[in-house]
Amino acid sequence: MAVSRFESWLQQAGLELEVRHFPQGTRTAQDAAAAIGCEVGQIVKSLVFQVADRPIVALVSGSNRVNLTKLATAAGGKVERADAELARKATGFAIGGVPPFGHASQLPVFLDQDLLRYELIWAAAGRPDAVFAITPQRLQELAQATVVSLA
Ligand code: 5CA
Repeated sequence: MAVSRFESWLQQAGLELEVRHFPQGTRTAQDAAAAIGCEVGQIVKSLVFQVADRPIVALVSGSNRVNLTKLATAAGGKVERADAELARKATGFAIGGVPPFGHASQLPVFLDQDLLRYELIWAAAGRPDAVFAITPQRLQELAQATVVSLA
């Protein structure tokens, strides 16, 4: 099984987060929840947006849709969805596998407060068939994320 750049980075950083691979795929929040056997709300969607010309990342509960007005308030400007190309350029990973931290460039990160309801949440690990479990508190710390209401 090929190890993603993110998984290698995790190992080198000594973060002791275990990546799990699911051959059936974890490309979307629904796919990931079905594969893992958890609630969709426990899946972290790592979504890239653009504020003016700057990319930002929103870590959103799988059961929520981002309220763009709330995200704009938090990010300090009008937000637009990044296209697949910008998402890859900014994070270093293709959509479906974008991890919540460990990006190619240092990006402002906003964390959906609804993710704090869960003891354990699951995020993409650099590939559309790999995820890892983490507590919301540790995710906030590692992503240096600002917690906001996004739903
Ligand atoms: N591996 C899963 C669960 S961790 C995952 O990465 N989910 S995700 O939500 O973070 O990534 C998929 C999201 O990318 C979809 O919710 C969808 O909104 C978005 N997306 C899909 N295609 C495009 C595209 N062409 N341009 C921009 N965003 C897209």
